Amino acid sequence: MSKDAPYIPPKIWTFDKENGGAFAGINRPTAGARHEKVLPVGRHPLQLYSLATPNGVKVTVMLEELLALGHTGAEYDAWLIRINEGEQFGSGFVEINPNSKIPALLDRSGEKPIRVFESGAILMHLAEKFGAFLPTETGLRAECLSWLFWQMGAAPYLGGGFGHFYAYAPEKIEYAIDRFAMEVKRQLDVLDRRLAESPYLAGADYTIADIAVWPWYGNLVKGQAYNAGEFLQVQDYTHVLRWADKIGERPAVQRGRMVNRSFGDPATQLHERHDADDFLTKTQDKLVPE
Ligand SMILES: N[C@@H](CCC(=O)N[C@@H](CS)C(=O)NCC(=O)O)C(=O)O
Repeated sequence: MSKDAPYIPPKIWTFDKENGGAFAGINRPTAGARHEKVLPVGRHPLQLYSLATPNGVKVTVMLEELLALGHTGAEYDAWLIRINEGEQFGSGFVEINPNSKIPALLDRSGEKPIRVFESGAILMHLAEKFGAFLPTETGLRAECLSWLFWQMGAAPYLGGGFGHFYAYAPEKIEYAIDRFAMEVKRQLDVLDRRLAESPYLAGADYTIADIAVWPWYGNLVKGQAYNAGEFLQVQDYTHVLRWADKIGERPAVQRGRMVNRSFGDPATQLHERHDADDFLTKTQDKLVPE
């Protein structure tokens, strides 16, 4: 069919080709393992299999925050899963996350290992396990969980909707970009109004709601997502910017965002994390001479 002819969906959709967009090479219409691969296991109670995308960063920030509070039980081994190379479809990874997406956690601190997938579930699991970053008072807890689940529902419009059509799709489709730019600006306005009345999303204190929302909307408002700062006029969301800057200054956040990072400045890339000292000695600039 010519590129300009309107697309008329066939009666039955079939998968017969890659669609040409970024990441098309790993997309398939079926789930399950595609190859045999046993996952590595380190010495710490928590084993994390991830990559420093916004969804991955939520968990490494949470773990670094817990360690900063003195919870030694939050020591973890972080293993790199290269999703562009299809490592999320290895049999070991699929056993931990049948949905084949990072992040995935194996909690080996008890008698029986517990698998946890979906970043929101992982944040809640860790918050409840260590009694941190999730308020216990009923109203505050409800507010925190409301923003946590808001992120889980909202971010696919930002990433899978706006980011995909603005930055990754093989052609720029005005209808799609318009639709998702509108929604993303609406979401930024939702956050801006909330953060105009409250220092953090759940109230006075920093919680797992902020930890979940910051890697997506903090990056976006700082112009660090999809090269879309000017397009979306992110400087207008002043309360989100104030919040993003404050969270970005936290040492645990600065460490967490480096873990399982395999892109960007080599000094910010810690491919695997097995020890607190790794931040000082094992970043890519130190391992690979430039
Ligand atoms: N709702 C999931 C989303 C996880 C997700 O989309 N992970 C992406 C990277 S950010 C992934 O692993 N993609 C690989 C794939 O789709 O094959 C969560 O919050 O954990």
